[in-house]
Amino acid sequence: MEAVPEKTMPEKTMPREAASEETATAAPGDLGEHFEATVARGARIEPRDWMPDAYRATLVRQIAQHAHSEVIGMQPEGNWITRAPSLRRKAILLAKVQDEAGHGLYLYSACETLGVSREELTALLLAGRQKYSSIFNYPALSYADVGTIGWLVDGAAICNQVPLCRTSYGPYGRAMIRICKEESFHQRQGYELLMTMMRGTGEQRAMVQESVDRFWWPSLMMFGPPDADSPNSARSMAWGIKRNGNDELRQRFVDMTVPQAEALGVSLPDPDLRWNAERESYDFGEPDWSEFAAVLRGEGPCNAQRLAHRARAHEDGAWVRNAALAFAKAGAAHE
Ligand code: FAQ
Repeated sequence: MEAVPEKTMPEKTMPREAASEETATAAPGDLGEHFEATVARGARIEPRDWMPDAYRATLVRQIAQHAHSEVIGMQPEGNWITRAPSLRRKAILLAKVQDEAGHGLYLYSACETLGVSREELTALLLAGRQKYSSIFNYPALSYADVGTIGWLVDGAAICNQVPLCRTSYGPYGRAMIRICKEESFHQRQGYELLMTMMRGTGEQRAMVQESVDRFWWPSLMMFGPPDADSPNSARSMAWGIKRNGNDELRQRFVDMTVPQAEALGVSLPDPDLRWNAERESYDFGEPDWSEFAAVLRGEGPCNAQRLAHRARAHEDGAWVRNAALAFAKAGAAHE
């Protein structure tokens, strides 16, 4: 595999919080070769291994963003827990939202192996210096949205994350294996909820269609900008952090989802969506990338609300963190 020289990485592709710390440490002798050879044969880099500073910074950026997404991603569905239509639906939704918290924890732990604490990462998120997925800046307006988020959002997350089980950084790949297993349960519970509603009244079917219409395009945006506008993809793929480009995974998601939409009996809001026999794939329209850019700038329908809620939850949880620390200290004093 061709090595990507670190110095050629444009400043703007560096995570903001890491750019100033970039010291371009030269790999001491064999260590650099060991890193390149490990990545080239598709084996894993582990926390004890030497790695280029930019590789570490890219991992911190992506894993932190992923962890923040899981935790902030609890909000749209969490909003419906108290209004679930039955005890069964409430139990399913509680378990699902709780799983997302767990995913956040695995990912923060994976990130900590790179030398940055969860506390620092949370501070960067709350200061607006790290991102979370654009999708969670859209509201969940009806109970059908719980199903649509499971079907489309978790479905897109699975498409994006299954290849990450083979990512080159060991702790990230191992966290992804467990996360993907749980995400597939999430996707199926969403699909089952929508299928139940589609077998219900005309009003319920309309509720599902309206929800799918709102979530379709933002789900496609979850895969990131087109490859041509993705500053990080080439570097991340050369390092085996990402295994596929954004466009390839978006296409995979569309191909997987269209037959499911047909089985459900919903339409997808894209007049350009059609089977292309030559490519053996669906052609589809272009998401509105100006909307995506606006959401990333903080101008989505719920950006301010999501971050404010996260900041409030963090403050409200301070006593729990303090109590746990005091308990750990007291335990250590007794040893
Ligand atoms: N939203 O150069 P690229 C879930 C940013 S978890 C916000 O292509 P990259 C589970 C990107 O960071 C969902 N920002 O970047 C769940 C970069 O900005 P930066 C989260 C985005 O990293 C379900 C800039 O645009 N999943 O859903 C987005 O190579 C239900 C240029 O982009 C992951 O994080 C976006 N959609 O590729 C939970 C998976 N797309 O950082 C609750 C892991 C791009 O330079 C309920 N992450 N940006 O300032 C990845 O696979 C990658 O990071 C991509 C982006 C593919 C998201």
